Amino acid sequence: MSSAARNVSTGVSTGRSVTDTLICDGAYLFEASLDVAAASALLQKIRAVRAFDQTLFLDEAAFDRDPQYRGVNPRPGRNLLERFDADLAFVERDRELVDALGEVLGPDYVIMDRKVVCGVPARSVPDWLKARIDGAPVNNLGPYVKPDYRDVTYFYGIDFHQDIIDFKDRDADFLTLYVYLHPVGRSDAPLFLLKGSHVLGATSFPHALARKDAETWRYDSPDGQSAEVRQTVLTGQTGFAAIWHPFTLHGTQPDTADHERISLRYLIGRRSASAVGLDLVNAAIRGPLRLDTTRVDLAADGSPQIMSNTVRAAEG
Ligand SMILES: O=C(O)CCC(=O)C(=O)O
Repeated sequence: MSSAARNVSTGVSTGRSVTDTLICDGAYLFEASLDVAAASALLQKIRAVRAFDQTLFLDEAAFDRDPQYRGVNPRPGRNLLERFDADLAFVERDRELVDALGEVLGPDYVIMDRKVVCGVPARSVPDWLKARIDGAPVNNLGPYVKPDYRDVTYFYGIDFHQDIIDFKDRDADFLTLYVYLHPVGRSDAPLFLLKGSHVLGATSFPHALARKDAETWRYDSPDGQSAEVRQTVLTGQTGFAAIWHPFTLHGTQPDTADHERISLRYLIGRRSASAVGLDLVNAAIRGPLRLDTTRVDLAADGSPQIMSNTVRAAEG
């Protein structure tokens, strides 16, 4: 990997530091790919142990007998990546990545979580399930997947959200790192990211977004602020890597390709009490730095109680 950031919209090298780019954009795209051969080798191993087809799913009657909406994501002891520890060095020891994370989080940063994320292609989602989830904002398919396969997170699209959504009462003391293991084009459920959206701080999901044109959204926060934010679609090659702030809005549309999209998703936390780049990023934020209610879209049992989806209307 080489050392400069890419402009989040144009892909052109900016020459800015990682911290400066995060202050401005809320995200940093690495200019060069991670080791392509290592990414491809890991992908092959993942595909050798998992069929990303309709056999992933419970049948409708089995689901309805005992719907489980919570606790359906990978966790320690049930995480496909645990068996591929040695294969992750191309990410975790990549020099540029280590330097970037060290700059923003301090050199003693900690991996809080790492997992495989799959964009499930339309042909692998059973019809009964498509009918139930159509229009829902968060189509994490974990509730509908057989328990043995819940060692991966499966999405059929997710509306614009902040990664702080899973962390009520927590400060923005971590970053997300996202890596593609194969080329991701427009039909492979690429990430849609709203550049600069972190500046309004933590806001609860779903977010107040109105599309202005193909690339621009108006974003309002509950405390009366608003920002015009630019959408960028993160298509990329094998080994593409990006990091973003926990308040940066991003989402995906359903995978319309004939194959699954496989990514790695890390959460990487700060441990250092000394000043780090993240302090500068957070100091530039004009809204709340933590929330006690990060989402209002779920009923008490974790099932969806709102059926609306903004990112589905995005072009790009
Ligand atoms: O991979 C996806 O489709 C969505 C991932 C995402 O936005 C997340 O895990 O926060």
